[in-house]
Amino acid sequence: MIIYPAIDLRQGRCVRLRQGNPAEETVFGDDPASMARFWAEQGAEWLHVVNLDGAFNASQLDTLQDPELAALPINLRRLQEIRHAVKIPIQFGGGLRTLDDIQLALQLGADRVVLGTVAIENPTLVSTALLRWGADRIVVGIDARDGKVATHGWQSTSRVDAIDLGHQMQAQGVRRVVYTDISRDGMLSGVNLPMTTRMGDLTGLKVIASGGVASLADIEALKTHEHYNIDGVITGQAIYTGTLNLAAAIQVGHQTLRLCSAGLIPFRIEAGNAEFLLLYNLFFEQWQFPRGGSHHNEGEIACARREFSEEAGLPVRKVFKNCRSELNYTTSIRGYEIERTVVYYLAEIGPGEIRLGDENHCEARWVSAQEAWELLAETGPEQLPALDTALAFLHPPRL
Ligand code: AMZ
Repeated sequence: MIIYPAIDLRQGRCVRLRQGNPAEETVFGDDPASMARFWAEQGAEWLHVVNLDGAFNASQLDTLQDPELAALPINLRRLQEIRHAVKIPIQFGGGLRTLDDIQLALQLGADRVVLGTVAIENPTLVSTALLRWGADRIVVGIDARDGKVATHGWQSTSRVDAIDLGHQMQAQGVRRVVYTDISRDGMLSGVNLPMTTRMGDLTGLKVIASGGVASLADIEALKTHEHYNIDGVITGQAIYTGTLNLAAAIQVGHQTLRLCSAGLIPFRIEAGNAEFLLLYNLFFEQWQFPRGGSHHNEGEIACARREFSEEAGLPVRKVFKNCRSELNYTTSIRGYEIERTVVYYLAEIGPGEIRLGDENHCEARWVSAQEAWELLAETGPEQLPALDTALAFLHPPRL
């Protein structure tokens, strides 16, 4: 997961806005190139540079057919200066509305451009740009306000649903989007994890998250969802005000994706025989015993119980604390390697209707030990040792 320090340019200066509002500006420096050098020295692997004047009022670029003939607007000169100051790649957006604008930004040193407004107003231009420069150099900026796409420097809000635009862009060949939650941008209010992960999960697009990053906890939360196609995160306000240390964030971004979860092996006795509850998980495409990641400082059993009631909605009669299995395995999903630790406790479940509480679960089944073994062997064999431990506990071998 790549951490992108943001350099937002307004009249040549490095600024931050609150919720993109031009009237709420804080200036962080007059020399964006030295700012770029500073972030590169902290270990930045990419920069995210925004031409805010361009986003607000793209007309200034219209006359720029030939950069040799026309004086470049100040923010484009700043792009050139940043290019000369650092070696790391630059992602650049704001006010790019024509193929000539894109060509110019790439010529001036951008490695990748972000297209926002034009993706709504002229989607065929996005297709042409993809053909000409490839999906690694053209990304689409989806800036959302209450789930709807905003344009023109976020001064207007369209009726287009952000996820729908993601689907449309994916179908056109876009591979990566910058997804910004406008209400959080510049606010240090935390990232919108549910919407960001939905975008990556539902559309299959690589998502660069933006808006609201406040602290390392936000980076860690995104990191634990990397397998939802979270490709990167943009941070501005937090690194400028010091609530986030860039080098520490980059280190988290580099870590191996490690997920720890806890769950129950739910059983009930029917006509003298144990039956087990399995849920089908659409995301992992496997049958599973109900489980999930723990909340901050939550113990294993508390986590397992909470996840079970959230996912299955049934009463838990008894958790067998001395029947615990720990599974450690590596798995790969969507090309993301994940190191997993899953802890299961055997639990007896009381009667009641199953109420599936997670959108990834499409089916629940009470099955015999034999059927449980077969379903797991076929779809999630790493869970078999936990089933074996539970069976040995329930039916200890008789001597
Ligand atoms: O802060 C703002 N008001 C703002 C901003 N940061 N408005 C637009 N932008 C950014 C988008 C995207 O990266 O997040 O400018 C780019 C889109 O610009 P355009 O001109 O293509 O819509």
